[in-house]
Amino acid sequence: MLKFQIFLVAILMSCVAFMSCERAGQMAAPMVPEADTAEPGNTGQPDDMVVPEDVVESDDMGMPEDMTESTDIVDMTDMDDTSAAAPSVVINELMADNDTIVADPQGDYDDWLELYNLSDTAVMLTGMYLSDKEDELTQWEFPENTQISANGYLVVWLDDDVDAAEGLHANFKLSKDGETVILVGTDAHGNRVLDRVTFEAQETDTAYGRLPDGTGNFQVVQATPGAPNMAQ
Ligand SMILES: [Ca+2]
Ligand SMILES: [Ca+2]
Ligand SMILES: [Ca+2]
Repeated sequence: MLKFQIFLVAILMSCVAFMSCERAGQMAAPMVPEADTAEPGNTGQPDDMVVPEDVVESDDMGMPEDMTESTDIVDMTDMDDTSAAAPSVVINELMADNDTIVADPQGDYDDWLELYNLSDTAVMLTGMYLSDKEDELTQWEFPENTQISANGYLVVWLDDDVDAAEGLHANFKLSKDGETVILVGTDAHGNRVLDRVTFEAQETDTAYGRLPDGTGNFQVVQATPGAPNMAQ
């Protein structure tokens, strides 16, 4: 009997131990799954929330970017349409004392300046102005149908020979002692200054231009009227 009681006690203890283990297992098991489900669930939900948010943000970012690009294009188009694409046209080179370098269509060695069109679109210069007087920006107006080709160069003779039949001839000259020459926008655009170049005293037959074309600082360069500027 004693052995049997001990046997029963042992079985009971085993059962208790087993149940404890099972409970522990159940306790542990749910904990793990709960934790597993909770973590992925919790992370998953925020992730899901974050992903759409990111997507939305990307879309939101994309929309304004597209709109910005469109706006830029519209602006450029507007400027082209109104001939105010002038900001893309700059004074690129000049010679204030031309003695032997290049003659105008009339055979005279006169002062000249070169414009350069930075854009890939031809620009109509009609209605824009050149001046060497800060208080008279509308000194000389580009005649009708004056156009500078895309990424092109255009030479204006500064010889006060406005009646000349061939070539563009402004009604002022450049001083070899140095001065300022200004490219001015149309009346419709308030005659705003589009480019202004101030130069010091110039050597005879010496060209002063941007390097590189259109964007660089002015310096003494090889004379290249109507062609890309070149370092001396
Ligand atoms: Ca001169
Ligand atoms: Ca001339
Ligand atoms: Ca040039």
